[in-house]
Amino acid sequence: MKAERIAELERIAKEIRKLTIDEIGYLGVGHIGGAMSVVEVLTLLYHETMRVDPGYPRDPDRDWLVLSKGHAGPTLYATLALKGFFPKDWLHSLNKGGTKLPSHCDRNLTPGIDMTTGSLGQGFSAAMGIALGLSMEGRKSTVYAIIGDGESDEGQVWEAAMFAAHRKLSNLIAFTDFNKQQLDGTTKDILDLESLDDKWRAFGWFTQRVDGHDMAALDKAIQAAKAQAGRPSMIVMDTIKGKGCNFAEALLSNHNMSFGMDEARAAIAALGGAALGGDALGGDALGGDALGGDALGD
Ligand SMILES: Cc1ncc(C[n+]2csc(CCOP(=O)(O)OP(=O)(O)O)c2C)c(N)n1
Ligand SMILES: [Mg+2]
Repeated sequence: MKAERIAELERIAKEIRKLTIDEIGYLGVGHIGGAMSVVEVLTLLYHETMRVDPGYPRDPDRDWLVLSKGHAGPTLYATLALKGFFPKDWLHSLNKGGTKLPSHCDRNLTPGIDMTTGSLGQGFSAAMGIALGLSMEGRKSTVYAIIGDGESDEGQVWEAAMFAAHRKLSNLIAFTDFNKQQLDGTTKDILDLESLDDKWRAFGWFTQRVDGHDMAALDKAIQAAKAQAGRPSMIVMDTIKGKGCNFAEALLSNHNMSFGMDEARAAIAALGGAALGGDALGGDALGGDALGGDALGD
């Protein structure tokens, strides 16, 4: 990938980070830590890699994303809004009554959300089923899935891992957001996952390990995964929980934080100006009936 394109994607990632901080700050509480650690991968997927059409979210030939760590929904909403799936002012309706943007992803509410998630482990299994179904239909679509490291404590993740390798699901490219923290502590203390990449290799997956905040390295890993035949891919991303949000980064208590617009504005300013987030979005724009009929396209 050319240096100019990397710089452009980094600029988009910064906007997504700002929008997400603003979105959660406007509500007053949310999963800021795990939202910040997946900014780069979502930027790359939606603004470079995936075949998606914001005007036709349910295109049967699209690529799919299952955000199995569904509590990071706010980052995905900011990414989708920036891509044009829905207006940016919907972001200020996050998790309010009548919203189309609940705290965790819901495919029946939000244009561009491919799978309902939030119960850890389940989204990942659903991704295997979707990948199998698409390959049985003979479609060229790729299914991308993102799981958390704490989520990887769920036995269901490893059942799905065996199944995908057994069925040779090469149309499945998964990521682990290895931010080394889960709800109430470090993964090392709660249930040590290392060597995580060796585990995925042992389960028969084409496995790579990269810096999850390095756009060029991530892109290279996705290209290598796409070139694989006969097995699913896992990209273990070393990340930092809370990355880029000055009051949350690397804090052990950053899983689900209360903060308001004063802190949000300061964090956004630290990233370099108010840009798209902040007060520019205006008041409570609820994504309910007021926004018109069925925007899901099916
Ligand atoms: C089955 C299930 N159990 C518990 C929870 C509550 N919960 C939400 S997020 C979370 C921690 C997840 O940790 P991790 O996967 O590391 O997420 P991240 O660090 O990316 O935020 C927990 C226990 C849940 N959503 N689903
Ligand atoms: Mg984690």
